[in-house]
Amino acid sequence: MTERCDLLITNIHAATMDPAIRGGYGAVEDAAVAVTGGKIVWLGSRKELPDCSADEVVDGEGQWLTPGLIDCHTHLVYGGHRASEFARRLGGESYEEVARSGGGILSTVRATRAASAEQLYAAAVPRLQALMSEGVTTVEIKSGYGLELDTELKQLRTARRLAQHYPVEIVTSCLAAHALPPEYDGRADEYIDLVCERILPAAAGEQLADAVDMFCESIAFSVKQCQRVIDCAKKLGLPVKVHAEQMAHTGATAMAVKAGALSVDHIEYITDMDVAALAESGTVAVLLPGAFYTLRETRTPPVEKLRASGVPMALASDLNPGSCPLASLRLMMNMGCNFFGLTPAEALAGVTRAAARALGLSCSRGSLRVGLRADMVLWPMDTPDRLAYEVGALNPARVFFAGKTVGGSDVAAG
Ligand code: DI6
Ligand code: FE
Repeated sequence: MTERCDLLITNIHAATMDPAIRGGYGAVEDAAVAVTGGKIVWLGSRKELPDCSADEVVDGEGQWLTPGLIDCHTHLVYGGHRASEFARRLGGESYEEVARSGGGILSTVRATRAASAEQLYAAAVPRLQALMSEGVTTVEIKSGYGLELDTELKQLRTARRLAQHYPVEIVTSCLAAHALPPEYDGRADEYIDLVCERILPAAAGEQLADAVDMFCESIAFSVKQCQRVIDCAKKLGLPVKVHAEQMAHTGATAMAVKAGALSVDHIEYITDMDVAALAESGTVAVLLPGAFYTLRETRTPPVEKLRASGVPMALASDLNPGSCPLASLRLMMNMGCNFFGLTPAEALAGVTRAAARALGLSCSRGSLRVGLRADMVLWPMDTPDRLAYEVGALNPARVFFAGKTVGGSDVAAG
C-alpha cells in the first residue's frame, strides 16, 4: 500500500467472506481497511496497519464491516401489481391455475406494455431504494414482462437508467423467454424464433443485456426450447442463467450445467444427479425463499446435499409482482435460514460471495479482499449472526459504494 489512501476505516471487525480466512464469515477482528480509487488496497489486523495518511478516516466504533449485499435475482422493473391475484390465491387457487387462466405473468405483461418508460421507472425506484436501504450495492434486474421487442428493451433501458441515477450497480438479464405471449398462443416455437432472431440480438446490440435468462417449466418453455435460447445467447457471447425445477423436475439443471450457466435459480425439485452435476461445474445454486414462502410451497431445495457437495449457494429476493412482492434481501436471509436450513454465515455468503459468482462478478466484488471494489456496509452489531436473525431494526450505519459513502443511519444523522 502507498502511504496515502482515499479512505481509511479503523476500529472495526471485518466479515470478509474471504474463503481463505477460516470460519464462515472470514472474520478479521479489530481490523482496518484502506481504500484508494474505489478499491480495497489494504485489509488486515489494525495492529499491522502500515503508517499511512488518508483523505477521510472513519472510526468504525467497533462495528462490523461486511461486503455490500448483492441481490442476484430480481424482476423489479414492471408495471402494475397483482394484489387481486394474491386474494385469489388466498382463496385457494394455485399460482399455476391463475397463470393458466390468463393472470399471473401475463397480467403483468399487459400492465408493463401499457406503462410509459417514465411510469416504469417511477414504479421501480421505491423497490430499488428499499433494497439499497438494506446495504444492497449490486442488483440484478431481469426483463420478461414485455415478451415483444419494444417492451423488453423498454424494461432493460429502465434498468440501465436506474444505475445512472442511484449509487448502485445494476446488472441486467434478458428474460424474453419468461412466458408465452397471448399473440403466440399455441405457437411457442415461433415465439422462441422471435426471441432468438430479434429480441436477444437487439438487446445485445444495444448492450442492454449482461446475461440471458429463461423460465424452463411446464407453464413456460421446454428444455428443447430453452436449449435454443442458450445456443442463441452463446452466439451473442452472453452468459446464461436458468429458472430451473421450481414447480417440477424438467431437466433444466442438467441442461444449464452442460451449457456452463452462471446459475440455476429456484431448484426446489433438483435430483441427486443434478446436485452431483452442479458440484462438478462452476454453476451457482440460487435459492429464492421468498417465492417459496409466497407460493406456500412445501418442497424445499436440498440444502444439506448442496452443502455436502460444496455447491455454492446464493440467496436472492426474486422481487416480482407475483411470486415475491417482498423488497427485502435481509428477509430472504432470515427465510433462507428458517425455511431452507442455511446457517447465518451461509446466508451472508449467499448475498455476497456466492451472489457475485452467480452474476459472473466474483473478480470485482462479493468479499472484502485487496483488489476488489470497495462496496461495503458498516453494521451496528456485535456479531454478524444478527444479520440473518433479525429484520427491520438492524440497519446499516454506513454504506460505501466503490469507496464513497452513499447511505446509512450515520449519514442520515449528518
Ligand atoms: N419465476 C418466478 O418466480 C417469477 N418468474 C419466474 O420465472 C415469477 C414472475 C411472476 O409471477 O410475475
Ligand atoms: Fe424469478
